[in-house]
Amino acid sequence: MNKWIPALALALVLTACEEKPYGALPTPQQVAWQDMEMTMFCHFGPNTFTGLEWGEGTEAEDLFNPTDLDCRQWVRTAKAAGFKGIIITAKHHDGFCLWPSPVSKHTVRESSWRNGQGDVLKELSEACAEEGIKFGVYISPWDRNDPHYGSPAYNDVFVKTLESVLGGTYGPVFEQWFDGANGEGPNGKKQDYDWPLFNGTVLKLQPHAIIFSDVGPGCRWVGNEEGHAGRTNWGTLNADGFTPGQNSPSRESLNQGDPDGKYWIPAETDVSIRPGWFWRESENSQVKSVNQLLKIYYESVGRNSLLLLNVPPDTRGHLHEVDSTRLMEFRSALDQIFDENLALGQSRKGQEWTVRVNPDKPFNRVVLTEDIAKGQRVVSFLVEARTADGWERLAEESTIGHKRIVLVPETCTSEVRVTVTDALAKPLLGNIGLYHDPIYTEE
Ligand code: FUL
Repeated sequence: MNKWIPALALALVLTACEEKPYGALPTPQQVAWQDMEMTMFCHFGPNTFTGLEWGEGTEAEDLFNPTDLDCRQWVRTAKAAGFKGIIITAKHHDGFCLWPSPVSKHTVRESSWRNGQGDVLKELSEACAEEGIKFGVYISPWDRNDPHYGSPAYNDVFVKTLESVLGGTYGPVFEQWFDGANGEGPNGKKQDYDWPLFNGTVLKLQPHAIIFSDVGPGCRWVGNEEGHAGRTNWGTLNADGFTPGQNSPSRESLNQGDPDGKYWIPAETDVSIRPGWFWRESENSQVKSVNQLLKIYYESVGRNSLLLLNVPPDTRGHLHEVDSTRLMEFRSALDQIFDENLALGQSRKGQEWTVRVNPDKPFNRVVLTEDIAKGQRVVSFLVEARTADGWERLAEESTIGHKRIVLVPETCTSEVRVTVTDALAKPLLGNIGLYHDPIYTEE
């Protein structure tokens, strides 16, 4: 026998096993980003001290005066709660820079806080590195302080602003957050942003960073600030012809993505644990409940999105004890729900997966995943439970993606069947999970 034949046969078998990718694909960084599932947002700056949501840009630098800044407390809290990264508002719309930006006169350097020697980005990025949490930045293009705003010169100032944060002083940045708000600057003019220049600058300095904006390119806004991705939610989007801000796709498109969309731009769900984005004493009693946080989790992480939960530091520069306690309660609820996977093993036949389960153990959550590195494929699926009279329908839903958590009625059965009823290409599901949530109540 020709000595090459066995090798050839093996190669053929391996090729047959290797599923070809389908459609728009994520980069390895986008897959790793989505695996993070939960990241924390920290809105912090002059607004923390004035109570405004959008500062005027005319605030005195001395207003920014945290009495006991402790970024380690933020990072330790975030880590204990299960967040994998923190994004800080390095510059919000008021233009105040939490680091001594060389192209601004409205920064920590001009304040009397720590005699003008303070640098929030330095302290936070170091704390993140020590604790193994990723560091990200929100740098608002809209600037109500910069005198160049509203002229082409501002785009170059903004590039220098980006360079001073992303150029290496603060280490690797996992996500650059560009909000879509674009109002007038100090001279009453609006800015025509040079997005290709901004995005190019970010990727030149931080090639692995995920760029958030209404339309990516790394990830997209989910289309609302209430904390819910679409029940149908594609990681792909047809972004051609759109820009962040007023010329962005409809909120519905952002919420649901586009089936077979041209680019991989998954949804990020940004929502605040409080009514506002910035801390206010008066909102200490309005921190979201565990039930509300679980709903947000199910409707973001459980709908193929990453959750970016805002927990704004207070005037001391601490995460307030109401918020940090709530985060610990949220963590323990998630652990209680997801620590025990009740699925006992699965088998596949064509478009059908069958999962065995102990009939004495009730479950009410079905967790599905797709191998998104090969493209998002499942359009719709059906979940059923075996009964004495045959299969009983538990849920019929659309799209899976990175993770889909299906809320089903409390069920006891020996077998669960998941049938993919429509797909763009051969569905590639991971292990199916069955869990019991004794905590969350639908409101
Ligand atoms: C928006 C901003 O206008 C809000 O102030 C907040 O920062 C939110 C996360 O993004 O675009």
